[in-house]
Amino acid sequence: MRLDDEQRAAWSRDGYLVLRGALDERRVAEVTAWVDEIEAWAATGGPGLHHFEQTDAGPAIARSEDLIGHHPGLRALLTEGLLVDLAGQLFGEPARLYKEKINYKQPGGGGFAPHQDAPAYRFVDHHVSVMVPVDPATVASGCLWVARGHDRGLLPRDGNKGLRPDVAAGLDWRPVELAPGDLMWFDSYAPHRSDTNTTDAGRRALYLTYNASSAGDFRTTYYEDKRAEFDDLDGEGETVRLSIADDFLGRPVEAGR
Ligand SMILES: O=C(O)CCC(=O)C(=O)O
Repeated sequence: MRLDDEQRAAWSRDGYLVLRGALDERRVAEVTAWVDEIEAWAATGGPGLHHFEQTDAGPAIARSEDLIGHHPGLRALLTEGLLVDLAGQLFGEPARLYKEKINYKQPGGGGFAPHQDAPAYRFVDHHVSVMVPVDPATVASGCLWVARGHDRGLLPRDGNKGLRPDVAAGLDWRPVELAPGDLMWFDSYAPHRSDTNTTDAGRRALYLTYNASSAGDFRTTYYEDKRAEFDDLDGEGETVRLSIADDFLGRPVEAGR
């Protein structure tokens, strides 16, 4: 798949790009089955790094990551063919996988405060990510909202919690609703946010992040660094840490639930 001039112009202008129906039904079904499989790893102490949150219905899986070493199908999807090729077209040079995660956003699952990803993605300055929805991402289920045209550098921040509230309040936020099969590419400097899932079904999505190959290969280093930082967290606080950034708005799992 080659990006056309209009798609390239939209990417440069907006800092994100939606490709409707880029994955066929067979591929979507396969990815959905993989996500079910990985979700089961979280429940059974399987491989990968898994994070939980408290919802009104009880504890729920919020995120799984560091997965490709344990899943050949997922590894191939992320490192060969369409996705890595599209990332390369956006960089203008071959791309390399930096990290991969599934955000499950189960019913009642928390949203994310307005943020740019770049500060949390250490070791390389610039990345592109793709959201691959497994379930419909709608305003009600907690789709991404993006402020277009602000992907040229870091905006003022509120410590580690994302954008400074007055800065975020001044941006023009647009919801990006997606169906399974669509892809949403976004720059690591594109401001984005999302809300709680208010529906009674999950809003699962893969998020795959790439850097330009010429910048190096940091995937192993990224996860070593993240695991080390998470080992040092004390688990205190009103929100759960899913990321090196503290922008997830979900609640920590309550003891005894
Ligand atoms: O999945 C979402 O709702 C938002 C994800 C996000 O912004 C993140 O993981 O940094």
